[in-house]
Amino acid sequence: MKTVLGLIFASCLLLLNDAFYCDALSSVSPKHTLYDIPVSNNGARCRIIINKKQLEESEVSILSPAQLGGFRSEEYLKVSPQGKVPALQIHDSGLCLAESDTCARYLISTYEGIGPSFQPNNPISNQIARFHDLYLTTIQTCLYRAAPPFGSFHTRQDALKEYSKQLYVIADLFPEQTSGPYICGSEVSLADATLFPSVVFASYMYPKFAHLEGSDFIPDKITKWFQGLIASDEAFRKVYDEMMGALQKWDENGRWDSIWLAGVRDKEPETLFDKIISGEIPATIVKEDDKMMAFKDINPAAPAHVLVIPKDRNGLTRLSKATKEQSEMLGHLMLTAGEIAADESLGFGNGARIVVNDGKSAGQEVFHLHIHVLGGREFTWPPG
Ligand SMILES: N[C@@H](CCC(=O)N[C@@H](CS)C(=O)NCC(=O)O)C(=O)O
Repeated sequence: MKTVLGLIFASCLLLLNDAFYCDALSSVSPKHTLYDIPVSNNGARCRIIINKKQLEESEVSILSPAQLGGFRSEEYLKVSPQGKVPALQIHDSGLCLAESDTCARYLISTYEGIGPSFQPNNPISNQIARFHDLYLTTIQTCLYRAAPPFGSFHTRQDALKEYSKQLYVIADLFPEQTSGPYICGSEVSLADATLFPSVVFASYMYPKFAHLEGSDFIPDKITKWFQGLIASDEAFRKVYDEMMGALQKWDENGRWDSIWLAGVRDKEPETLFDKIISGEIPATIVKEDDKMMAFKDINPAAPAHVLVIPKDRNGLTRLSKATKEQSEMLGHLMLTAGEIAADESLGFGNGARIVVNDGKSAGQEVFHLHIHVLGGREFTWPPG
């Protein structure tokens, strides 16, 4: 499935690229070539700088990596060793730059005298750009990739939560009482160019996951600034339209249909365990955290019998329904089961039978994954 998604993703990019960049193909030999694609929020910061400085194609021409054989082609890897966009080729010197921040700063300094400087006298601009690259870029795949890991996160919920938290940290850095429309006031900065494209992604994608965490994903301060720029600045608006066009094409091509929490959700009926989790039905809880609950089985099959369950079932009606998205949760449940099996105060300590029944014929009665931890007596093998 992942490979199929990957192929769909790659072919969507190629289609979009070809449609978007055909003009660039006919260009006269430019001083610089920016390798980028319309959906790239990293490259978009360079495109904003190019738009604001009104650089002609003879200065910076924009091409897709597809023109060099694709992201993984030998030729493109010579330009961009990580096989990512954006990358900037400086034809005079033969130098190739990668990383959006490096390319953006090169454009800013090379075209210092043309259009806005992007460097207002306010260090907050650089700090926001740096925070963005360190704490948002590194987990941004949670907004579009099919499966984890998303940076250092193994579930989409956790990565999205962190993404939102970091947006609030950045919003707190916004200088107070500026006249706008830019972060530092009337002068556009690198922070505007860096953050804006990520907010295009976040504001378009988050509603697809919105049943998870409510509607405060993006802080009001950032939404207000973002919408203000779309309404008032043509250069930003152009990049917004490019990115939205690409994102909408992804939608049309069904990119999200098989992505867990975007197109695929848990629609199975609730079970008794949901009532135990909500406290509606009492249970003897022996261990609990924000992700799992362990409680004594009300129909014990051994002197010590505890069930360990995920709090958010998330499609885990039974073990055979598990996806890669759930590997962290499964590990957490197994570790907890092991801790319980060693807990003498619960009647364990001398061996335990740790069982998952998968499906009716295996004895599963409640369709919310649960691990049985049984102890306090001898067990036979094979099990009945
Ligand atoms: N840290 C890099 C990130 C670049 C990046 O992740 N680019 C994405 C597009 S937004 C990409 O090229 N993805 C293709 C891939 O990873 O294969 C930067 O700021 O330029």
